[in-house]
Amino acid sequence: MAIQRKGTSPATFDLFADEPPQPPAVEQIGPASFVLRGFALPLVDRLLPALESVLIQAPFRHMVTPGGHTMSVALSSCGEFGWTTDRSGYQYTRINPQTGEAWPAMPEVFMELALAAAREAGFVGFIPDACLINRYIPGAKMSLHQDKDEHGYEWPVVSVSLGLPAMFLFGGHQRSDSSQRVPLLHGDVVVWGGVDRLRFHGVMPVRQGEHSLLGEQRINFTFRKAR
Ligand code: MD3
Ligand code: FE
Repeated sequence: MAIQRKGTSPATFDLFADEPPQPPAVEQIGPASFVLRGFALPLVDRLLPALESVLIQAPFRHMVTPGGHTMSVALSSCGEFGWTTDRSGYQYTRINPQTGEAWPAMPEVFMELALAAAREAGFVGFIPDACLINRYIPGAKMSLHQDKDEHGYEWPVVSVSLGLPAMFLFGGHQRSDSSQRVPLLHGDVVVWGGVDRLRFHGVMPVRQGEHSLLGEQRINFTFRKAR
């Protein structure tokens, strides 16, 4: 007589035999924060050309913090508002001070992705008016900080990671609180809202490497409602 595994019919066993167990579609990392693994992958073919056209109009630049430090991360923006920093402080502006022009419009595929991800995490009706674009080359990092230059915190931040992997640090409400480490890979999308919106967070130095589509860099989009 053939041996049958307890609770596993031969048919079911065959169906799943060569598939590794799939991780859950949505991982919760805080009371109101969700990782959507690979959520952006189906859109990458449209995201990259759109990104290129934004960057032609608003090239990356290294900004100087109010404390006088030049950021290792290079920044651009698109949408109604862009984020800038200089010796006088951080702010959202309609005009890119680098070019004297309005920020490039948010590409349709960016908006599509932001809305779909927010909806997936339960934030129906999120319409971002700003998208910050960060570029990390190996060694670049972002120190622990809070995002509090937006006018309200009722809407989430949606972040999209492309290219080289990074270790994201998700802290608490006090700078001294311990951080959980969340690896973010090409195509991952994270939605951070509600009580998690003002938590300290940062990115550890990006490790040397070569991504097949993006080369030696990590790109991160963060969609926000600035006003
Ligand atoms: C958690 N960027 O641009 S995105 C930033 O990967 C920033 O480039 C990082 O932090 C990056 O400000 C992290 C994830 C993120 C963005 C905003 C948050 C996480 C957040 C706001 C509150 C809590
Ligand atoms: Fe941030």
